[in-house]
Amino acid sequence: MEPTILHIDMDAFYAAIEQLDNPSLKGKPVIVGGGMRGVVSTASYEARAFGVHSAMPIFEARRLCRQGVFLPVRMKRYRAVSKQIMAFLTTVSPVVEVLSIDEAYLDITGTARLLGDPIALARKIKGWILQETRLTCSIGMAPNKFLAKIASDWKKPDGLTIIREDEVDGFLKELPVAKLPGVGKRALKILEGLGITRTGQLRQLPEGTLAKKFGKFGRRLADLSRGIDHSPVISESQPKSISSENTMDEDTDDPGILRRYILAQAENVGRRLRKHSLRGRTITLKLKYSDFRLITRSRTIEVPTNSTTVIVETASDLLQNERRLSKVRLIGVGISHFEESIRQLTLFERSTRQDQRQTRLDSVIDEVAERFGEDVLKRGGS
Ligand code: TTP
Ligand code: MG
Repeated sequence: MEPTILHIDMDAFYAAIEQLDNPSLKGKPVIVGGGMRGVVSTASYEARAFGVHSAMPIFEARRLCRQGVFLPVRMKRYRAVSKQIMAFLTTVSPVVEVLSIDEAYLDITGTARLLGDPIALARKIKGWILQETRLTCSIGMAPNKFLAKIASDWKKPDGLTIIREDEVDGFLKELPVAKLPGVGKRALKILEGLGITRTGQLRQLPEGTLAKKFGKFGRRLADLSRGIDHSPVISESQPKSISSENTMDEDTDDPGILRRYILAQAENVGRRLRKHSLRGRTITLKLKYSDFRLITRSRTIEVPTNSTTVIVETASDLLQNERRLSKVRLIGVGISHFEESIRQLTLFERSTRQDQRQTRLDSVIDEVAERFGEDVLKRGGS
């Protein structure tokens, strides 16, 4: 199976948030920074046109861009947005590696059957992030982390760059060696001394020469020049919650439709719980109304569960108890308060026959979903 890695990087992150919070700044050169070090943290793309960039002294930015709007850093606000984005990404795939405040890797290898074609999925992620945060990002998609990261930077802002397996060699041939991870000023100087500026040339070098000049890093350089990078996407130790949510095609207050969403979402959440050998105790229903009012309702149950049926029943109950005054725009089901299954097995062995039957049904459905895609088998909902 061809590995598929996404690298997601927000565009002009701090500056874009400032423009979002103060719409009169849209389209203007915005420069965020200052503080103790007196340097630019980031600049909007409008300011970049004047030559302003990150890490540049503020006084220099002022000289280059007199009409610029200079703003202080509001870390707390940027962190909150970052958290929202990263939390969203973990609902797409559990294998998310958060790299910095505005970038993450997502391993979507082998998810095509469940999540659809990878390119369409990348587009959807861009759409969802835009819809949820009103911010744009750029995504790179490639067979490994290093290429995905270079790809996300290729076309910015609001880009989507895909490097397919059979395009790797062509892509690397002309790539400046300065773009390779780990190649800083020092390495660049050595490579220049060898007459090497492009990755294609680097590939021609005998590995012995690379080892002599760079030691252990020589091996890595040889790999990179061939597009090889086996480093895995390392997700957070364990998710704190698992959830699934959908924005409706059309706002609705039809209980039948809402229940069908809950059923599909509980199915998705249950399967991920079982895959990670987790059981949760707190089930949460999330609703966003057509007036954008967002509410969550939770219930904590006695016995930790990974059963789709229990999640469906609890979430449906929460839905029924909720007095809905307007139509629903978004609905979601989540579970948190985890305990690992292994311990649970001994603690709760006295499961009833009904439970055992349910567990068997869950595992059959998981297997079918895993092999044939989610839509093949839907349990009889009512
Ligand atoms: P980047 O992703 O490097 O930059 P960016 O998001 O502003 O712009 P783009 O990705 O479109 O090129 O960094 C993310 C944030 O990190 C950035 O908005 C501000 C902060 N940052 C600094 O504070 N100092 C720096 O030197 C850099 C590079 C970033
Ligand atoms: Mg960025």
